[in-house]
Amino acid sequence: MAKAPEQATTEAAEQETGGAVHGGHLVARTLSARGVTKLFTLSGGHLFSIFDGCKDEGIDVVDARHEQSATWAAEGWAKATRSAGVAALTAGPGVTNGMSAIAGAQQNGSPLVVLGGRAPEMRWGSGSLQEIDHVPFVAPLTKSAETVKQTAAIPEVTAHALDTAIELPSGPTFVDYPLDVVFMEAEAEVPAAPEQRDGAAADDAEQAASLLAAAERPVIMAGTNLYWARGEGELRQFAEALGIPVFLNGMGRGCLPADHELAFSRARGKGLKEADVALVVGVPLDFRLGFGGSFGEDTRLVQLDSAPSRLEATRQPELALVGDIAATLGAIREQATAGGASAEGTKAWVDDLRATESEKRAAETGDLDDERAPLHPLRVYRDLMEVLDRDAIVIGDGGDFVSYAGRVIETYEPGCWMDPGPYGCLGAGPGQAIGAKLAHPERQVCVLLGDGAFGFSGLEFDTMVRHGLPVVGVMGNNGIWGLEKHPMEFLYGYSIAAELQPGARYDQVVEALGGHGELVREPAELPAALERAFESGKPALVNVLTDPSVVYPRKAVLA
Ligand SMILES: Cc1ncc(C[n+]2csc(CCOP(=O)(O)OP(=O)(O)O)c2C)c(N)n1
Ligand SMILES: [Mg+2]
Repeated sequence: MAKAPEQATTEAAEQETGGAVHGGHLVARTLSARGVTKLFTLSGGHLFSIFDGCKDEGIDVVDARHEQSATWAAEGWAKATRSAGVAALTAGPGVTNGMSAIAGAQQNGSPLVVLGGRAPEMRWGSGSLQEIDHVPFVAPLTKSAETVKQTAAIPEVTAHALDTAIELPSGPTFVDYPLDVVFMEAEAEVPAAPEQRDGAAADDAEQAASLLAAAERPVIMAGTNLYWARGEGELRQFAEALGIPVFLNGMGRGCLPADHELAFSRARGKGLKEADVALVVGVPLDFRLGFGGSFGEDTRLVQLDSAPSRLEATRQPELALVGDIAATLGAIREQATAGGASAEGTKAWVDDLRATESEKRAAETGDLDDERAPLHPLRVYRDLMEVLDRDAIVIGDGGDFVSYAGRVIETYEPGCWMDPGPYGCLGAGPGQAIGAKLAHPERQVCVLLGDGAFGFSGLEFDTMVRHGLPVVGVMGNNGIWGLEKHPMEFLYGYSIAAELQPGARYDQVVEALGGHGELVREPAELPAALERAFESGKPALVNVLTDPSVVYPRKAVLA
């Protein structure tokens, strides 16, 4: 039908200024303007208008089978891309189901943006379906948590959540949209993105430089915030210029390739204990570093991070630098080398550590080559390492099985190792794998799963099938909650609540969901099974029966 001239003119004018659109469009436009291309979610009526907006804006809606997996998928995307990962969770139970993943993202500093549905504002307090105020319980875990009260305010509040999440130190943010606010129409512009400013180096770089320049046995211990700060280039230059051995944990793994002459892992115990000066970069002195006790009593600690430590540290560093990590590393290197420091002075120390590293690696070959059936967990990794590409993204989700992986799987590029991080929540793996595979469809994404861990998120293999994501899962199936059973037996002489079904056919579960399944009972079956899984072009699970009597050599369990 032909339009009246006045009507046509009004529509044209509306298009120029944006015009009034429903709140879901405003959400989607804002996401799009900030470069977001995927929305991880699980459906709920409170989110329909956001889905409708995403459809028009060309944002892919990736729906998972549990909100915690949708949220982990957004975190996996964030980790794989170092940009914001966005999850939309329906009002009430959708948001509460995402809480563990939000808490994990907080401890990982992941730029996760959670958009919540919310019961209508106009009837707030009358007992609408799924009515609960999310903000008070989400706020302690996020950098910002806000309810949008006006449709026209949606772009501003949503953009703020996105910008805040990625601003260093990065971390999760939350916005919820009352049903009436997000379904109603308004006219509003998306605010311009804040200008990217170059970060400033920390003040005390000079003092750090003189400590490191005078050190005979320096080390660098670097972690997750180095990765978020894109500090890998500076780290490498720094280590090479001063000849400093590097140890990496968390998302720091891969920031120096595992086969670099200054990259060490097995010699960490000795390296940290015997160091005279340790530069601790982007990682807190938490349980992973023995609350500081992993270093020698006399080791002089210099800590560098993008924000002051959140922890009630049991050990205070001698020098705490807060500033842009890459810029500060650059400033320390320049000042140290200008003062005459070079890699010459540390050669003996580097050689000493290399000898220990090689010795420990040689001692591992026994377990890696163990031909027992069911398999020794390390035997699984010997063959897996053969089929993994250098830029494969490996994700750990489990207890002992993943601890073994952490010891032997090498990481060569930043962002190629993921795990739940210090929050340690089982079940994060499949979601993170979904996010990672969407971010890097051309790369191998391999999720290492304990049989216990699989129970939390195993149905996400359905999500992978529906969305065409050929992630390969490799399971160490020992029929027990290994990381709990053995320590409880050690402490009490028996264990409780530590058994799972021996030999359960989780591979058949994945097959039933439309994926590829493999069962491996003996070492000889493993190489071909792995090859078929990677070549199947489908989400796959290689279910490897592993020996439940293998006790992981663990020093601390809970502390
Ligand atoms: C959500 C959650 N629940 C419980 C735990 C405690 N927990 C840590 S490791 C572990 C055992 C994991 O078993 P499995 O995945 O089979 O790996 P295995 O140790 O047997 O190799 C448990 C229960 C946890 N970390 N997260
Ligand atoms: Mg197990």
